[in-house]
Amino acid sequence: MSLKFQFNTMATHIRMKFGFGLIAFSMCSGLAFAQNPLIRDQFTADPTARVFNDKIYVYPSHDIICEEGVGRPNWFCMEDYHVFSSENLTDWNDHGEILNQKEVPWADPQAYSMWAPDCVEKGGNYYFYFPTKAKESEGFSIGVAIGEHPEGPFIPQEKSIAGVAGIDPNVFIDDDGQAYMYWSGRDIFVAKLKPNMIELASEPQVIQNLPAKGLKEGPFMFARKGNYYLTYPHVENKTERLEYAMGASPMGPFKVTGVIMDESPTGCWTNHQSILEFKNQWYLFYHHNDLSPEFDKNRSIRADSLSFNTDGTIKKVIPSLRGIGMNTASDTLQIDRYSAKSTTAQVNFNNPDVTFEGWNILLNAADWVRYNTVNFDKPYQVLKLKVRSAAGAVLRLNVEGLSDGMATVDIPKTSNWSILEFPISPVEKGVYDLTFAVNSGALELDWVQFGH
Ligand code: FUB
Repeated sequence: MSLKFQFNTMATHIRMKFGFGLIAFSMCSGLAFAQNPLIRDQFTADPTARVFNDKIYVYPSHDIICEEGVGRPNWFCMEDYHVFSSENLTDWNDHGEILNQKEVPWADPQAYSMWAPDCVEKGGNYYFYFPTKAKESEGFSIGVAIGEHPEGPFIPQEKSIAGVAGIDPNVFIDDDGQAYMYWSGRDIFVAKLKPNMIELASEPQVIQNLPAKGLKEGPFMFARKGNYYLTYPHVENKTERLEYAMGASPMGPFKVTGVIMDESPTGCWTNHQSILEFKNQWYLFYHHNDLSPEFDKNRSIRADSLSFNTDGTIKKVIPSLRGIGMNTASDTLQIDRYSAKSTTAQVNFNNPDVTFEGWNILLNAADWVRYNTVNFDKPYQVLKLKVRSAAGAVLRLNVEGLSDGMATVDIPKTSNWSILEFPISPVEKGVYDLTFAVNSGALELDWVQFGH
C-alpha cells in the first residue's frame, strides 16, 4: 500500500493517498510557532481572539490572491474562514475551513469579500459573525453562523441580520447578559442584540465623538475594572494605527483616549485588533504583511503582550517579532524572530519567491541577535544550528546570567545550508534569554535547537 503525504501550504489541507483512493480532510496542523507571525503556511488577517474552554481561539480573515476573473485582483480577496487554537500560545492548531462563501444562502458566492469576523459563546452555542456582499448587492451585509463547538461546524442563517449594513462585526456580552453588536461603515455603529443573538433589539446608533477625519473601522469592545474600551483602527496620518476610546457603558459616551499601536513603519495600510486576558496576562492580536512585503492585502496575524497604567489607560504596544509564546530549548528556535539585534544584523527570506519558507538572519563580525524566554527543562548537551557561512565564522552563545557564556563554536566554510552540532556544557534548569554574537567572520543562521 502506498502512503503519500502532500502538503498544500496555501490551503492547509492534507490529502492522504492510499492504494484505494484519495481522502481529503481539514487538519489540525500543530505547527509550533511561538513567534510572529503566528501562522506561516497561509495568509491571515483581522484576528479576533477569544478564550473558550481554557484555550485561545483566533478567528481571522483568510487572505488569498485573486487572479484575473476571480474576485477583484490586487484587492482584498477572501472566500472562507479558518479557526486556529492554542492552549499555550506557542503551538497553534489550524482546525481547517469553518465557513465558505458558497455555503451562505444570502451571500454572493463570487464576492471573495469575507472580511473581518468575530465569534462569541452564549448558552453553549457559538455565534460566528461575518461580513460579505449579499447577492445582487454592492454593499456589505453581516451574517451569523451557529455552531456547538468553537471550531464549528457553523451553520449559516438563511438571511443576513436585518437593519445592518457594513463590515467588521464585533459582539460584546456584558456581565448582565446583554449582547451588543458593533460594526463599521465609515462611522462605527452599535446596537443591542436580542437574546437570540441573530436580530437587533435596538436601532443602530452612530458612536459619537470619535475622530471625524480619516477612515475608522474594525471596532473591538472589551471591559476591564468597570471601564469599557472601544478600540478601532483609524487613519490619523497615512495608514491605520490602533486607537481607543473609553467610556462607562457599552453604548458610550466614549472619550478618545489614546493610541495602542502606531502606524506600521513599513506601510502596511491596514491593521486590525482584538484584546483579551488569558491566564492573567493581557494580549493584543493584530496583523501585518510579514509574508507579503510587496502586497499589503496578503496579511499575517501577530500577537504581543499588552498592559495598563494604574489609571486604566493602555500602554502603547511596540510590535515585536518574538511575540508571546515560550519555547522549550528542544524546539526549532527561529532566531530570526528575534527579541533584539544589532542594527546591522539583517533578516532575509530563505526563498524570496516562496515566503512561506520563512527567514534567516545574516550576522557579520560584531553583530548579535537576542532571543528571549527559552525553557531549558532538562540538561542539554548539544547545540544544533542550521547555518551557511561562505568564509567561516566564530560564534559565541551567551546565556543571560552565565558570565562565561554557554559556548564558543567554530563554524566551518559551508557554501550550502548545513545542520551542525556542537557539544555544550548543560545549564541548570530554567528560563533563559539567549544571545548569539559573531566574534569574527560572517554567517547566516536559520534556526537553533538544543539536544542531547
Ligand atoms: O480584511 C479586510 C478589511 O481590512 C477589514 O475588514 C478591515 O478591518 C481591514 O483590516
